[in-house]
Amino acid sequence: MNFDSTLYFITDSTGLSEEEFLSRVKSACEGGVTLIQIREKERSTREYISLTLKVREITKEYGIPLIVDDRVDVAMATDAEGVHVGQSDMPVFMAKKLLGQNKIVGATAKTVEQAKKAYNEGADYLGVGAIYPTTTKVKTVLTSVDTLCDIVKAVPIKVNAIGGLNKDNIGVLKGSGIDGICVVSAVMKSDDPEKAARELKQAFLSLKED
Ligand code: TZP
Ligand code: MG
Repeated sequence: MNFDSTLYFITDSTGLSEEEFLSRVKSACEGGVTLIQIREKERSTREYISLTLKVREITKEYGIPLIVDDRVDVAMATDAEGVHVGQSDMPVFMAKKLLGQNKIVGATAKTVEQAKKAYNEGADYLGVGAIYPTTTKVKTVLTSVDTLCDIVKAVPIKVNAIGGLNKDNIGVLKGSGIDGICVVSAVMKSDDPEKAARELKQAFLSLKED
């Protein structure tokens, strides 16, 4: 499946009412995010499915592909466009086999070795980081920009940087050759997700141009 990973928005409903959460997701879509991942760590399977279906109504309206974090079953049940798997989730080749060739399977990679393995197993894109420390709840270690650049050179699939990124600190990614950035807080925690998304996308596109 063809997709644009320029501004990959990862949601986090922690501390938000469902109404506020969905309103922020919609606002981010209005601001031009190109890919969305629903990422829920504390919910039951039924709650995860229910919220994914609600997010899906919005992403369909905007024609933005929806990726489900961790859970191939939830992605299949909701007919989402894909799944994102980490190093302790289902292996990429199994996710690809279950979802089929027309769906997107993304993987987390922190080393060139992990990146090549994910690519060889059929991953469609990689999320690489954390580039900066993050306030989002996640078990991660920092990945250097040098490693990010090595990964970009090592695999022919899309590579996105992730972790603590915002419009004021993405300058370090200049010249890295990445396809896009993944953000949670910079959009989700903004008072105006639409504006935040628009500015971030513009900042990244300008960085790519120079
Ligand atoms: N993986 C590495 S860092 C991260 C994930 C899911 C969280 C990124 O969140 P934020 O708020 O954009 O730093
Ligand atoms: Mg995971």
